[in-house]
Order: sequence, then structure tokens, then C-alpha cells
Amino acid sequence: MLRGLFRNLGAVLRGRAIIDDDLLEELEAALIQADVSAALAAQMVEEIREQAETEHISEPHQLIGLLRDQVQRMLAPYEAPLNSGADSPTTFLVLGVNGGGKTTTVAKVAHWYQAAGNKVMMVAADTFRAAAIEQLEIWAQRVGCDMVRQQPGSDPAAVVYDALKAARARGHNLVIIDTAGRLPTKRNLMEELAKIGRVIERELGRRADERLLVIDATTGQNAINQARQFHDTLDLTGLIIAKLDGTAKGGIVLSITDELELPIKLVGIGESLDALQIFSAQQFADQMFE
Ligand SMILES: Nc1nc2c(ncn2[C@@H]2O[C@H](COP(=O)(O)OP(=O)(O)OP(=O)(O)O)[C@@H](O)[C@H]2O)c(=O)[nH]1
Ligand SMILES: [Mg+2]
Repeated sequence: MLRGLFRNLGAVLRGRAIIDDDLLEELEAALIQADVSAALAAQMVEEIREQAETEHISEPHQLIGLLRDQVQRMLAPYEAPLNSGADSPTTFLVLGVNGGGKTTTVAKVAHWYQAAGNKVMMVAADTFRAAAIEQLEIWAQRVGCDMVRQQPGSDPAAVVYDALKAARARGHNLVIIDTAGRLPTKRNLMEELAKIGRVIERELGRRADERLLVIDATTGQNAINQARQFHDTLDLTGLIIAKLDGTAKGGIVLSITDELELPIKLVGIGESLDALQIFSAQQFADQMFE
């Protein structure tokens, strides 16, 4: 359960008598503080101001309803289900910066599909970080799904190649690939991701059915540039916002969809296997002021 993603907005509106320029400026500042980009915050508040005027809304607390509807409207186009492949195995490639929540998300998604009766395989394509393979292995045991691994330090693209062959041979219908955390400014590491992408395309005859960037909701505006760079390399199909339970700054969700126009497929709301939700614009907007 999420609460108060825009906690500070409520604080601005509470105890105010009238809607004036002062209040609207504070509202804009509060949006920016909640990780909405400055340009978008200005645009949102301007829209609210005009709407309040035409609808003769004068009570500050009524702005909450306007904001909630506005956020819901803004985000509704970015709801989208996960793609499944034309042929088995459906393949998801999960990527992102260090520590964003990739491995945990892989486990949650695996758990979800496995519980729905799919035969899921996890792929330990983070061969770089010490203990990354063991971490995924523990998750695979908990989920009760198979995992393909190689030695630490081996070529991640080769692990993926093996995994896709094994999935076909053993009848897995969903392959979820965990990759090493990386900064998108690191050329060689981005090339490594591109290579994984090419191996998948060669083996499946199509690109990975989902190329998912996991974004840590607590990262702030940085996340937008990073996402753009990952998108340039892998032509992302969607975003997963992890750690949304750990922030009062839900604004990143607005900024990033506005900038990148990519769907948000899932949100992570905790560390356990079931702390995963399909992204809902309505739910997100409702939880803003709770
Ligand atoms: N509160 C909360 N914590 C999360 C969530 N998702 C992941 N975490 C925590 O974030 C930390 C990092 O998660 P990982 O899944 O290991 O992140 P990663 O992106 O795989 O990290 P690297 O492989 O090192 O790049 C762990 O302590 C997780 O328990 C979430 O939705 N909510
Ligand atoms: Mg990891």
C-alpha cells in the first residue's frame, strides 16, 4: 500500500483560505520538490489555475480533486500490459543502474507468472557483481523456478544464449533475464547490453518481448537522463518503477512518462515477492494525497 506520494502538496493546501498566486506558486514548488520537472510543474499548475477559474473553484482544498484528476489523465495513456511473445519462450530483459531493484523485480515477476501456471526460467546474466548469481539463485529457489547460470565473469551474452537454448529444450514458456547494474554513460557496458539484445534477436527471430528498465523511485531527476540513454541503446518497451513505497516523491513517474512517453508496466512497492503491482493511473492518483 502506498501513501502520500505527494505528501507535501497536502501540506501546502491545508489551512489556506483562498486560491491566489501565492498558493499556486507554492503548489508548483511542492510539485518540483516531489520530483516533477520544473517545466512540467509549471504546465500542470497553469492548467489547474485555468480550470479553477472556469469552474469557479475558490476553495484551496478543492484543488486536490483537480490535481488528482489531472494526474490520472496524464498517466492513463501509459498503462500497458506486459507483452507476450509470438512464440515460446516469451522473453523479458531487465536492465538498469546499480542497485535500482532489478534482481528483486525479476524474482517478483517470475513468482507472479509461475504462480499463474507458467514454466519460468531466470537467467543470471549479471556475471559481474560478486554474489549476484547466488542472490538470484536464492530467489529462484524461493519462487520454485529454474535458473541458468555460468561462472562469475563469463560473457553475459553467452549465458543468455545458453538459457534460450535450454528454455526451448526444456519447455519453459517464460525467460526472465537479470542483468548487471550499469551506468548508461559507460560505453563498453552499454555495448554489452546491446550484444545481449542481438543474441536474443538471433535466437528468437525477434527482439526480447519486453525490454524493461527498472527505475528506483527515490533517484530523482537523474533517472530521466539515464532512462533516455538506456532507451537509445535498447529501444525500451517499458518502465518498472521500483521502491515506490520508499518515497514521498511520486513526481518522477509524471516527469519520466512526460519526457520519454514510455509505458509503466509495473511498480514495486516493497521487498517481498508479492510487492509488485500493475501500474494503474487511477490508483496512483488516488494514493497521491492519502
Ligand atoms: N522498499 C523497497 N525495496 C526494494 C524494492 N525493490 C528492491 N528493493 C530493495 O533494493 C535493494 C536492491 O535491490 P536489487 O534487486 O538487488 O537491485 P539490483 O538492481 O538488482 O542491484 P544490482 O544488481 O547491484 O545492480 C534490495 O535491498 C531490495 O530489497 C521495492 O519495490 N521496495
Ligand atoms: Mg541485481
